[in-house]
Amino acid sequence: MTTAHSRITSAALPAQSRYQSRVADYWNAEENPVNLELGKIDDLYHHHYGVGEADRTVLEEPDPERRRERITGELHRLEHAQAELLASHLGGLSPADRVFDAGCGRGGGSVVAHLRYGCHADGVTLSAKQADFANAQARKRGIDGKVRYHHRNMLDTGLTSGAYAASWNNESTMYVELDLLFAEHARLLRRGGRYVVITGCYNDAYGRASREVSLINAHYICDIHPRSEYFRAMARNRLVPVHVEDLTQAALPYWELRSEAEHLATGIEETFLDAYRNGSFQYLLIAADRV
Ligand code: GPP
Ligand code: MG
Repeated sequence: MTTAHSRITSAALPAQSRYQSRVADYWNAEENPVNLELGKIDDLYHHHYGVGEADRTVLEEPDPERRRERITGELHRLEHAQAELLASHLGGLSPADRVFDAGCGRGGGSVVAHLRYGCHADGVTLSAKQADFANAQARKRGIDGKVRYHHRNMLDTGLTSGAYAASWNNESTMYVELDLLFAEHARLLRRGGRYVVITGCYNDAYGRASREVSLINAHYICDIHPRSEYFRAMARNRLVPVHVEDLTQAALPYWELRSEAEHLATGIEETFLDAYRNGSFQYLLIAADRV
């Protein structure tokens, strides 16, 4: 006989919501040249945008194939600079330290942190395909003893409490509720640990989400938060900001160059440029201490 109790305990609890399953479907199917062609250059596969001045002379290259290569290389350089910027805020880490990469994609950010500090890294992604790809990359580099990727939910990682000296989200917060996310970071970080986020957020000073912000949401199946929500949710979860940087101006050259890269553009480029220029959307870095 099935009792009410056994029905409850034997029911398969969904590890993720239906929304998260759709997000996983997106990333399991994603093969954008703007991610794969850039990553191939040095086997650092990023799923975020770039910062800093662009070398626009690449657009003047007369040979068409060489022009495409140089544009690809320049966009990758800007994305890599963004990853290094994030890593530079993780604090003085040692090779014994462990870091947590929430929404790790194909794994580039954890490799960047490991190469910089020699630290252990655990990356988490909802996409089994991304986790497998990233683990294969770590094996290829011979760093799979220290850098590991897991097919898990960043809100409920099952990783060890207090074991992490630093953690981050690089353009992955718009897929989750911030309170749930920051509670998990606060659980995983040791006291005095460092949390860093780079994100696109909508600008409260503009008002509510603009048409462009809504188009970006539809494009990636995400839900961009307002800037204010980051600080409220951090304050509620023992994360105290120590550095806040508006990277909006620094993000423009990447999007200007990407919009002229016919072989890589995905169609969202003009929307990002409009969103940044009309003041409705901001590219933000926040570093916070876990107290
Ligand atoms: C880029 O990933 C980031 C996201 C999908 C999250 C949305 C980010 C915002 C700042 C709103 P990607 O590198 O896979 O995207 P693309 O394929 O466009 O390069
Ligand atoms: Mg990309």
